[in-house]
Order: sequence, then C-alpha cells, then structure tokens
Amino acid sequence: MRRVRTSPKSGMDPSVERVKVLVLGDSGVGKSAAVNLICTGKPANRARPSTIGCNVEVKLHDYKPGTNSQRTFFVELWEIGGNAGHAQARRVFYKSVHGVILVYDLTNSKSHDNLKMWLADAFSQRERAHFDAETFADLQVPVLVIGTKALQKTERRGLTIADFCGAEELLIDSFSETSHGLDPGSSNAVKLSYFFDKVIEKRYFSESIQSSPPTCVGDRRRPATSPRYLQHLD
Ligand SMILES: Nc1nc2c(ncn2[C@@H]2O[C@H](COP(=O)(O)OP(=O)(O)OP(=O)(O)O)[C@@H](O)[C@H]2O)c(=O)[nH]1
Ligand SMILES: [Mg+2]
Repeated sequence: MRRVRTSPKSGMDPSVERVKVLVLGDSGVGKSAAVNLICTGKPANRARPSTIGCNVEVKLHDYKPGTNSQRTFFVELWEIGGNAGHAQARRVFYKSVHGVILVYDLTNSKSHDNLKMWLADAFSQRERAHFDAETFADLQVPVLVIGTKALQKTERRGLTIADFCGAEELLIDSFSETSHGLDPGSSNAVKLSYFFDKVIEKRYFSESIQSSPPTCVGDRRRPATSPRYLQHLD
C-alpha cells in the first residue's frame, strides 16, 4: 500500500528535514506518472497499475540553491489513489500536510472541475465535505496545479482552480521525450522548485509567510483572487 523510494545517493538520512506534499486528483489523470517525472526527471516508459491507497515517493530538493540559505530537504510526495471506492480509507493519509499538488487531465475537463472536491476531501474537517469557497479562501497550505497529457491538449480555460488558489500551474506530458517535461532550467522546473521552496518555508521558516496577508497560500507572484472566482467555483 505504501511504498517509499529514496535516492540511492542519500538513503533516508534522519538529519535531513522533510515535508509532506499530497498529490490529489481523479483516478487516471496521471498522478503516478507525474510523480515519477518529478522524482526521476525522466518520462515514464510504461503504464502503471492504478494506485491502491497511497504511494509515497521521496525527492531530494535543494532549497534556494546558490544562496546563503541553501539546504537539502526531503520532499515526500504522497500520491493518493483516486479510486472512488476508497474514499473512506484515504482520510488517514491527510494528516500533517505541508503542501498540495492538484493534478488533472487536460483532455478531461471534469477532472479539473473535480479538483475542488479533492480540496474539500483533504482539508474540510467534516466527512462528505462539499466545496465551499469561503472555507478554502483561507487555506494555509501552498498549492500547485498540474495539467497532464499536454501533448494531446493544452487549451486553457478562463477561470481555473489555480486562479482560485493563487497557484502556479504546470502543463506537462509525463510520457514525452521532447517537450512539456521538467528539464532543468525549463519554466516547469523553475515553477516546481519555487513551489517546493514555498512548502519548506511555510513548514520551517513560517514567520516570513505569516507576515503576508492571511489568504490562500498559493503562488503570490500571481494576481490576488477576485470574488468572481469564488462564486464561479462554488
Ligand atoms: N500521453 C500521456 N498519457 C499519460 C500521462 N499521464 C498519464 N498518462 C496515461 O494515463 C494512465 C493513468 O496514469 P496514472 O499515472 O496511473 O494515473 P493516476 O492518476 O495515478 O491514477 P490512480 O492511481 O488510479 O489514481 C497511464 O497509464 C498513462 O497511460 C501523460 O502525461 N501523457
Ligand atoms: Mg496512481
């Protein structure tokens, strides 16, 4: 049920601090393939079985490389199987979360619409929670949105869950050798690294974040969320 893969370079050095990032989205959107791409930097070369329960992969992340603050952290990516039949069982994985990656399939707009239900599932105190924009406008966890299968479709919609969360959005194709990957220095790789930095800051150096306005902690380089988004996503 739970698999932990570590970098052979480091093992799981207990002195290295870690953060926990949930990876959420419908079954089949490509969460496992995306996590593989994030952890190995290489496109997937085979289809994987559907995740049952939770699969944990670990990535070594260089926090603020090239600065005086540079340090290495473990980022645990907890991919939660999207199968609707396991809705009750997965709540146990939602404890002590420091960041969230929301994954949808660009060729399936319903999988994007369902992301708000995934946020409710993970962060509402109530069981069978429904999405309530007011509750989630105060979400104090950094969010990143990933759209998958980008070689098949990259069309952008007007109002997105990324807008609502003030989050960055990556469009990737986990099976492509040539484009929409996470090559070092690419826009996708920079956004991903920035997101992990933010999760680490929030977890270990939160004073600087707390001095920011109390709102959804997404990527603050994006414009503030307007009430129109909240109404649309309710
Ligand atoms: N072309 C293309 N196919 C993809 C991509 N990501 C995933 N797939 C396909 O979608 C299938 C499902 O991907 P998974 O990564 O297993 O999906 P998942 O979200 O982990 O699904 P669950 O574990 O059931 O929740 C894969 O077997 C691939 O065939 C992508 O970026 N591009
Ligand atoms: Mg999976």
